[in-house]
Amino acid sequence: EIESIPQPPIHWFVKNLPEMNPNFPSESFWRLADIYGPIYKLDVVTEEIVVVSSHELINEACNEDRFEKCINSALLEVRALLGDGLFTAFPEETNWGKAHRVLMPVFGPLAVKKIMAFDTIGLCSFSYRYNSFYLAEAHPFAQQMADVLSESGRRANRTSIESYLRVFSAQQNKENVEAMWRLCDELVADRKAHPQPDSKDLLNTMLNVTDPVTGEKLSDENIRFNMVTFLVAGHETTSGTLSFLMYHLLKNPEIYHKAQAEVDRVVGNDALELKHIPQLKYLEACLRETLRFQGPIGVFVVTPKKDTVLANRYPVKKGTAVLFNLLGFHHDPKVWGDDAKTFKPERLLEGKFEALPPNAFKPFGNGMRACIGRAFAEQEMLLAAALILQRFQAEFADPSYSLELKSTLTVKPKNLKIKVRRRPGKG
Ligand code: MNH
Repeated sequence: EIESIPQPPIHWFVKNLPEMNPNFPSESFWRLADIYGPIYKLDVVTEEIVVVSSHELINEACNEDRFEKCINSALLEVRALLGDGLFTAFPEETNWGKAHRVLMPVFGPLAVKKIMAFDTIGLCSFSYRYNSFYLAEAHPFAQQMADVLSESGRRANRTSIESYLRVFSAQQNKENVEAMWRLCDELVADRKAHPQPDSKDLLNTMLNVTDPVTGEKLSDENIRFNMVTFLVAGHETTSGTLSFLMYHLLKNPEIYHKAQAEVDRVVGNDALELKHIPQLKYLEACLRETLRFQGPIGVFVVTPKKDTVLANRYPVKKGTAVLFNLLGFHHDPKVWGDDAKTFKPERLLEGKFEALPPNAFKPFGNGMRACIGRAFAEQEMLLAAALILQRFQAEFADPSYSLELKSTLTVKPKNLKIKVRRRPGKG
């Protein structure tokens, strides 16, 4: 029995575009799911989007025989910065396979020494230090990145005429993009001029490793696009997750104390080492629950490889963007129960986590286009969180703070400020 997919009322010329908040696109998708239910469609002029929010629908659309990653209009905008790097490469693009095969082996848990996400990804990837600890202002790359990603989100949610008329933001955007490319090109040129034969970092891997399938190395341009990709993906996501984690711990003092007691039991007053990581089971569950409750990625998009029917009744054409509403889906009461809106790390402890239904936990995406940085990110976040809990006592700078969100490409807490005090004798 074929049914049509619910859709908000359509307006002349702008269709469903007025439903979109250009400064926070994923918020619009989440809000509309509360009104129109687990599947609805939008015509945002540049494309048709089918938004799915239940475990049942998303589980079906995770089937990689039927669906593949979609470079929709929002990702096309980001492609102006990230080119054919891993994140924005088209499914059929050969440079995706090449970079994937060359980089997969080195993306196991790398040695992570610095706690701040931005320095960590720069250092581990390209042996480059932004020195954000020692500079009063953040490295300009961070601001350029935030500006470009916010502008991409706005452009994808305006009519093309409107974007075309905004000459200033287009020019500003171009300058930001070029500054970021320049930094990465300089890092490549510098490494070529001063090889570090013993380093196994990502840059050396990309410069030196030959793809076994094509017998080719990555091009300089593709290396640049992947470098910008790692800096973007590696900074925005882990720092946002850690901010959410601190928010939840401060809102739930019992959970904070339980996590801190675990760190004290496992690490004590010693220096934190990699061997402690597998013992921090409760903290690991806190990070998982943070990613479930509200991760830094609000949505991701697939498309059917040929015309198909979802849930035996909703027709979806090849090429249509099928957008996973991760927030709605990670709160589906059929999987998470009636307390899905409560922060409860216990539900994701070892054992329970493995026993979840298939495709119930998707903060890192799906299948072959899932996050290549997952193991790296999980290790980095666990180390950073453990260090913070061991060494500091934190509190809200404003005790009446309540969670507000802001969005660039990723979602994070807005105006969250934390005061810390050193815990004597620790670390
Ligand atoms: Mn990451 C893809 C989430 C950390 C590099 N990442 C994805 C996707 C999600 C995601 C979701 C799939 C997007 C899509 O289907 O369009 N990533 C995260 C989260 C964290 C994270 C929640 C941390 C928390 N990611 C990182 C880190 C790096 C990284 C750290 C790099 C060092 N991620 C990537 C890359 C891709 C990706 C590269 C694209 C992979 C591909 O398509 O081949």
